[in-house]
Amino acid sequence: MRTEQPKMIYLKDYQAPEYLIDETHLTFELFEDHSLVHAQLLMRRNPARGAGLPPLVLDGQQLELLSVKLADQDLGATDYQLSDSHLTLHPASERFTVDTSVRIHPETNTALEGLYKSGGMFCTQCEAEGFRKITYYLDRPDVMSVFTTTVIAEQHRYPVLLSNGNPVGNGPQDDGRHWATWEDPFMKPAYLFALVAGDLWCVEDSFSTLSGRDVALRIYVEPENIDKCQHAMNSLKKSMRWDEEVYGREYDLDIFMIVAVNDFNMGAMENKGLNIFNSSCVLARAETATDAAHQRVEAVVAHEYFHNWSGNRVTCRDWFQLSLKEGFTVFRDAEFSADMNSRTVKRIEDVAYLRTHQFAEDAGPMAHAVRPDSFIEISNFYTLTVYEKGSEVVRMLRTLLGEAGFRKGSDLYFERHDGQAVTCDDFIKAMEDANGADLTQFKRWYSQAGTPRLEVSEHYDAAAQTYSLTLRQSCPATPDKVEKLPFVIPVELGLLDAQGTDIALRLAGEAAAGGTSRVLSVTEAEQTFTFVDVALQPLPSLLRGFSAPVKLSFPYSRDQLMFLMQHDSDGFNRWEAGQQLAVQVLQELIVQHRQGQALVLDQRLVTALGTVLADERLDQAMVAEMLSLPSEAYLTEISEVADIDAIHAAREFTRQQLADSLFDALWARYQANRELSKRTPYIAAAEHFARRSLQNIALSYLMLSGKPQVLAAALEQFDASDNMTERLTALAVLVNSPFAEEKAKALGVFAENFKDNPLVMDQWFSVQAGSSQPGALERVKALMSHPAFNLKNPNKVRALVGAFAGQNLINFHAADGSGYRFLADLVIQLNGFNPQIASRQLAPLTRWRKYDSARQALMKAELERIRACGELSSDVFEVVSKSLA
Ligand code: B3K
Ligand code: ZN
Repeated sequence: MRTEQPKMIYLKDYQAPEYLIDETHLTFELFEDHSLVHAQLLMRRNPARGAGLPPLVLDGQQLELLSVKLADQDLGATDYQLSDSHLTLHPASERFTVDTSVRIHPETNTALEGLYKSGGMFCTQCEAEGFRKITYYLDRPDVMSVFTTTVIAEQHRYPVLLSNGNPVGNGPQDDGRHWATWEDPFMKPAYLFALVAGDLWCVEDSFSTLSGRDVALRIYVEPENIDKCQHAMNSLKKSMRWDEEVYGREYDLDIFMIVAVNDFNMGAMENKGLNIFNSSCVLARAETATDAAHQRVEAVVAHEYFHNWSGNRVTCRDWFQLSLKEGFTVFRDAEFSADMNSRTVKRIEDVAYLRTHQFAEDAGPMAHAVRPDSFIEISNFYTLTVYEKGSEVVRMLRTLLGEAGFRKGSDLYFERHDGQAVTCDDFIKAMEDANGADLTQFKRWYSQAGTPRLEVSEHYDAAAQTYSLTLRQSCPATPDKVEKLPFVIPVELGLLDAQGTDIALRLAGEAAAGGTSRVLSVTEAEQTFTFVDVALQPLPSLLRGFSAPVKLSFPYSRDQLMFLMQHDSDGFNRWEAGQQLAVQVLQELIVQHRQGQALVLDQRLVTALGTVLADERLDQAMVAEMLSLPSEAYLTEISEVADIDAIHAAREFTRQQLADSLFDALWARYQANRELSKRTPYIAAAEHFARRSLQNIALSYLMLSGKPQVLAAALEQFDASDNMTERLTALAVLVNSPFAEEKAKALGVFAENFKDNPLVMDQWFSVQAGSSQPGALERVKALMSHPAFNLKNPNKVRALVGAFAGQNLINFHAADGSGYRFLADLVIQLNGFNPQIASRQLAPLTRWRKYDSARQALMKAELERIRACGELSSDVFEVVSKSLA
């Protein structure tokens, strides 16, 4: 909790550290009612900062200082200055040691930052600025040191003692306690420090690297979860191989460990050699984890592993550069997932997520550039913009430089900066130098916030046989900047002839045609590209693969979109055409609803989706994606003013119409797939994910028919499935149905069967929190008193509160403001013990500008109530004050 007004920190004020730390030696004595941390730092003046010996200002928060020595001399109270956040010493020579002992309280640390307890185990989370809650230190990423760590704890309760690097010794003490020492030979900033002590079991495997070194792989979990680690282990080995093959990056220590903990603020953390994971991103087996959960485990394991190079070996100079490691690593994990599963489906999922959530962030009060210029609380900047848009920026680089050029650039980046803390500019410079490219203008993607718009118009000249596309780019004002300069926007496109075949593309001035799909680089506010030798007016397929994170508009007719859905050679754009068609149709219905007219659905949507459903040659996952209507959240994002009632009504009406019109085809596909499921043991692989996703979306439509045979099918799937993917969908369709008795029974059976599995109970909470049936808020409030619920556990908060406020829009936005009041009350409560989670849960209220004036007033009133409630954490303070600015 802050004691002074939080301050804004600016990138332009960056200065290199005054002092460096060459070696860090830590000893932890862990007890039940406190812990002691002894640190010895071998320090020296930073030669880059010139002569003189300025004061040494160490970061430290919530530490009880027991003793401090400088250059081996005990210091008295007048020899140093101590504040809530700093310890200031006065070195008398260029090189010196600092020894401190502090007392801390992991056992009461509910913020889950620094050293804390999750259940019976000790664990840490130091990124971004948690290490200062462990000991006095230069807690900034450009101070890199080697670490030796000794952990001492009671043998019986904490048989496993872990830290970064390689184990170098351990043994018993005569007081029932034992010790272990770890040495990490790689220089690292403090945010990558980790420690774990607990009663853990591990699954062990090994990996032989490209150069033939054997690495021990261990996944540590609480004993009851030992049967749920194999998928994560397989994912780890695949990731290690992939990073060698695709980026030439090998692992560097003798051991790589993952530890699963139940109480964790985010997904996982890439601490050197000792990744600590939210158990939801490690544990997966058929009976208890869905296909989506399996894929998330694979992606997060890969992401954290990839950080070993993009993050740890080469790290960030300061936290403004966060996307240097996060954007790049998200891009790496996305490509890994695409290679392991269906590339097109992965792209569709990522783009749908980006456009719904990152675009909303970019249009809201917290909008910031991929490399922000300022922040109050860095924890608030682990955002969709830094991660997802950051990844899109790296993807655009690859598109512009080509695969080989991009690899040359990444090789140079890793080679040049290994062991350093660097900037986004350094990353771009490596890409430039390796390719002889000039990326000066491209860098605007790092400094300008907001989602660019790209308006495209066409002109066909039959006489000259030329086809011109004019592209106009603009970018809306964001809180940081009003005027934006043009971006470099790579637009991949093709031109389809009347048969739907891509024609050969030749731009005016080119000697010969070059391919049927190509990338235009749009660099000016308005630019026209003219294609020659175009015999008949073509239909453009624009922004293939979503080649840039922009809002593109082109005046397609619905018939043209149907044509693209069937013929576009780019799978992503086939899906995209379907989405655009659905958006047009839904927006028409939204208007009808607002004007009090009867809703009339454009039957072309039914025809188009019926065609997709009937085509048995199509990848089933693609069929499932195409049958998924744009979400309410996406329809909200693209509305000027979102009428949530109209959006909900229009979308539900369309789902009902589709269910009625396509019943037979849906039923046939459902039955065929369910029969196959019954005969096939669960396999976590793309074609099986595909089959189950089509089966499950079919069931969710079919259920709208209310027919007894569908209810029977849902109950059969609920009772008899051997995997959570099918069982949970069956539960969800029952919960969203009017069959009260069956619903209650299924919820009861499910809770009874899985009451001892917290991750499964999270799903049970989410399904209910997300149900659009009336009375949702009352249900959510009641569930908060359920014995399996716990407000101190972030997964539970996300499962219940996050699902309600983020996914159940019709209920969260109830016109009486009850949803807003509930969320604000919760944020106020969470602010008291876990500021990071409080600030995250606040996001839906920050979007108040999207809604009608009555709702705006209600949402703002709640934000003001939070602001006035007393001691706000810097996390919540920043979001609330920016939202009300
Ligand atoms: N680097 C961590 C995120 C840390 C968040 C700190 N508030 C996980 C990741 O992106 O891999
Ligand atoms: Zn990351």
